[in-house]
Amino acid sequence: EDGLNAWLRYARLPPDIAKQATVPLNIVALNTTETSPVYVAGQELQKGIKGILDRSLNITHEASEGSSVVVGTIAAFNNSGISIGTPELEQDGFWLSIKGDTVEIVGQNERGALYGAFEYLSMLAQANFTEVAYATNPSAAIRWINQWDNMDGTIERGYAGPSIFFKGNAPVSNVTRVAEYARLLASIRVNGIVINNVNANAQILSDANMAGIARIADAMRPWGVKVGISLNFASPQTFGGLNTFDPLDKSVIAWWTKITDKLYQHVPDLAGFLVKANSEGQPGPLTYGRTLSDGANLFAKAAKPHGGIVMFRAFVYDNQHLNERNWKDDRANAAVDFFRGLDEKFDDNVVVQVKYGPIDFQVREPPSPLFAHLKQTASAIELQVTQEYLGQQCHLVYLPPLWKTILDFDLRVDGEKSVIGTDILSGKRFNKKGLTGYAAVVNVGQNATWLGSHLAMSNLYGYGRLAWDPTVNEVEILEDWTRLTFGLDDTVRETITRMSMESWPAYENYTGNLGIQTLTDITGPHYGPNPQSMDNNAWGQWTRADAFSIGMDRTVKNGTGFAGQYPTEVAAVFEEIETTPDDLLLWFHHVPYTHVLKNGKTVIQHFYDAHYAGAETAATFPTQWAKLEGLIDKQRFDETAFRLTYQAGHAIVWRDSINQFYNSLSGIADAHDRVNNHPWRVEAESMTLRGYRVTSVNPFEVASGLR
Ligand code: BDP
Repeated sequence: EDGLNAWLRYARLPPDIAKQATVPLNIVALNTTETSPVYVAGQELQKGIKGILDRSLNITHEASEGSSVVVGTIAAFNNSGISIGTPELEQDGFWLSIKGDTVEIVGQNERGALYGAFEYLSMLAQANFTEVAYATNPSAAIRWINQWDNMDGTIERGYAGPSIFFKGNAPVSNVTRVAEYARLLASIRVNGIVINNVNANAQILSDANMAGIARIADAMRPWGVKVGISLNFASPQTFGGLNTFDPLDKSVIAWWTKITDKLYQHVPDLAGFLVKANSEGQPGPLTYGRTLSDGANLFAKAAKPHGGIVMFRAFVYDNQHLNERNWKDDRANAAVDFFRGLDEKFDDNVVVQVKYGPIDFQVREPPSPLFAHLKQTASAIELQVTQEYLGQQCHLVYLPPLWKTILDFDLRVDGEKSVIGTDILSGKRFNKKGLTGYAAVVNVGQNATWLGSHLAMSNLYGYGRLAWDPTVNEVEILEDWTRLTFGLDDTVRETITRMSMESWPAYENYTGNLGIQTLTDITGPHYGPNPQSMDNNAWGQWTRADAFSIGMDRTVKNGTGFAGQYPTEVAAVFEEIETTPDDLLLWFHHVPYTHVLKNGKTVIQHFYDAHYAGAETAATFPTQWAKLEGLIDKQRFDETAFRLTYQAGHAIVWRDSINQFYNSLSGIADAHDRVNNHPWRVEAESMTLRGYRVTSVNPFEVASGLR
């Protein structure tokens, strides 16, 4: 198996298990339009039941007496005269009832009905034949994907081959893969996707490209996935030929209105726009001294008559000027600083999309305090399935436990319970229901595995599950995903679950712990160790490490003041060393290497120990995986074994680089004397080298023998 079917394999159950299933004799899909999600649900049920149970069912489109699985909207059920006792369903929600050989799948809308069909198939595929009757509704209305695909077919931070959406500066003409992706997304209840990079190319707005977007939207619509696009703020000038892109200029407003109207002619249900403005060199309203809300509202007004929304990114900072500022300046402050005073200024179809942490998808960050400041404005969280700083899909890092540290966090806004997932992103806390939610940056490419790695797919699957219900347990997600992806064997499930649950803590241990961030090469690829690049860079990702001490003082009393951006109760916790949890200590405080942590170790000894422990865990992955030989198919076994072996080696590179670097900087020896001995490392010098030349390396600490 090459991974193309991901968790929708519908693999045949063993006959002794399959015979325990009570299966209806017919499928009734209450819609005859071939491009409708309900029609598609009928076909999916047919395909799934054939695959899983080897039974061939007919599909009809009219309700009939007798054994059947019926799928449709509430309205369609009512029209067919089937009485259903469904509780209140919300948008995209569904009711699933399995009783003997009668299955009812009722969606609040077409999309909900399709989700219900996938739910039923997921149960069958996991040999779960229990009778159920329940309704489920999404925690949030927005459950989107952001692809960072460029029109030339490359993908920003892409690690799985070229784009499935663009080729040769245009949307693709063959949309087979696009439709297959939409199917995967529908099965995890994702309802929208922005197909082009946030660093947007204005050419996407040409007539031919709009027709191409329509082709993509047509391919995804049967799966209930709406398409949106990223806009380049300067388009009126660079593409439209105006002499300005000032958001308050009449000609600019008229230009965007016309372009938006035209887009909606091509794609009547376009989900909306995503905008990155005034960040990392991108143009925006600040260029003309206008506010970010002036910028967002420009698009909101154009999209409003069409029912579109504007996802306006809070990732606003000026990397060109960070270095010129002083110590008090801290990139972590940027989002709240830039959005201060604007909360009441955004139109009601603007959603501010906030990265989970204040910096940038690091291995551990505290939650963005901006979530506590947006009370009048709807917000969405931006997560990253793309493992940009987290091993780029070459390392197994199961992300839901990381995301949960944010989703489960109670910001205590105005002294009241304000849990990010269940209260804020659900729209309940600030009365924004219907306009809040989730976006995940995803870099699927043409690679058959979608993400370049079979195991990385649990992150995409987990994203969908959490966006639907942020309280779902991360182990439960993994177990479901493993059964669907690799079958029902207990050893397979236990091994993959254990490795995955160990993977994020291990990665944090061998890359950057205690809240210091991922100590990667910050200036370029964001891959591999380079702790010295973490200071004196233009990106404001600093460790403030010197010979004696380390960490960013972000307190109000002595530091950058960032801790004060949180509501009072939370700010008080982070302001003091004593109350800051160890795992965020260096995020908030600058301390000597000899500072003693709550776990009784000094900071530097903890660094050493954690890096050895993390690499040791990674070293177990290939051996844990080896036990699965013969229990899963050979292709996926081999491909994964290769990646895990690589990870075990690269974890040693990480371990020794970081330890070497801080050892030489601090001059403090490792209590266990490992730093210069490099336990279980194979030295280049100890091998017979042919065709190599010994040379100095920068950064020195990644090299064997420093050369
Ligand atoms: C950074 C990425 C960069 C993105 C940027 C963003 O390195 O490629 O363009 O975020 O989110 O993490 O806009």
